[in-house]
Amino acid sequence: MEIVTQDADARRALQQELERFHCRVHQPDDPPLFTREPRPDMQSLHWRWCDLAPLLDRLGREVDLGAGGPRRTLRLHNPGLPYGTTHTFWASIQVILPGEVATCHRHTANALRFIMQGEGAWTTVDGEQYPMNEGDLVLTPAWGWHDHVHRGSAPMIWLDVLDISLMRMLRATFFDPYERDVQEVDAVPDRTWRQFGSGVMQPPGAKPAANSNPLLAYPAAMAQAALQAAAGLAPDPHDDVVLEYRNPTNGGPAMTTLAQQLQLIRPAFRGRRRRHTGSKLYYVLRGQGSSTVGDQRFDWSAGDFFTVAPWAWHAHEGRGTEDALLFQVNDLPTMKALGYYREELA
Ligand code: 1HN
Repeated sequence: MEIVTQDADARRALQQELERFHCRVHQPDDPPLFTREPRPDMQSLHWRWCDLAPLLDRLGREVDLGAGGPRRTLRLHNPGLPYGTTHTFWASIQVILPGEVATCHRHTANALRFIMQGEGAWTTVDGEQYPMNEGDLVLTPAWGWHDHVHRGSAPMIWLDVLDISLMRMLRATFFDPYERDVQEVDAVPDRTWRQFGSGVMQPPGAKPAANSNPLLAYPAAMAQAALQAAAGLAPDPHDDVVLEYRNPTNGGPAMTTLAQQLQLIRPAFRGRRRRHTGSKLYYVLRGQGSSTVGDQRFDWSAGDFFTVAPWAWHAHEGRGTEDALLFQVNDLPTMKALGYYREELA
């Protein structure tokens, strides 16, 4: 609603004067600065695996790794935004073919990879090499050198999520290509997993830098076993069974800006509604279910993705006969760190 002011003409006249001093006053036709609630330009969207699978096939056949910071990715694009999947992060599906190398670089954006399909690829992060197997989460924190090599015999795909929009909004973009295609690999693979992977047992002398997460890999078997154990607890009224990937040294989120969760939704589950600030993306590993997000209903099954826009009411329910397994990425650590987190629970 436009507020009609008596001084509208005066404001317009003043503005012309002010321009050469690089100043301005609020104009009657400026959009309101403060809305009573968030009015996100990001849309909540659903990407179906039946649409994505042929596109990924085509990408593998028709698109090269390319030059520069070479990656072959299908970006999950939000048409409400100039770029990105949500207003803070980009989610892309990376396709890598047998024998290919995604060459080494580093950037200020924090990145995570969640392996969707395939085996035989390895990622190296600051010299440490990790295997990439289905359901594994591997982190590439800000400014870490990283490259990926595929030694398997069939195409592989994984989800990449980077806090690119946040980094760009904060004008903190830095990028370096490495001097060679791939970096030196340390003699000890999985080093941070060997040191910190159990979560509760750690080398007594280990003193990771404050607020940084030394653990770079969260293998599928560990995460899914923890989730099965949590399934013995009382269900969460909104999420059924859910666990967050954490920094084992301080209990905080695994990444400074983005959080990751793994969630079971059992067939009979009917979740309560909830809304909060921040945005999130779900990836369905298996099973089926339905989520209402705002006034939309997403009937999802294995391979699908969907997003939830800030302050949208949303609720999940199970369907079918098997438990559904979902991976989630959200920007709630950013919201909480800045004091912008709010939620309402039905
Ligand atoms: C990137 O550097 C990777 O390192 C993956 O594998 C996806 C999407 C946008 C910008 C940079 C990678 C990316 C990316």
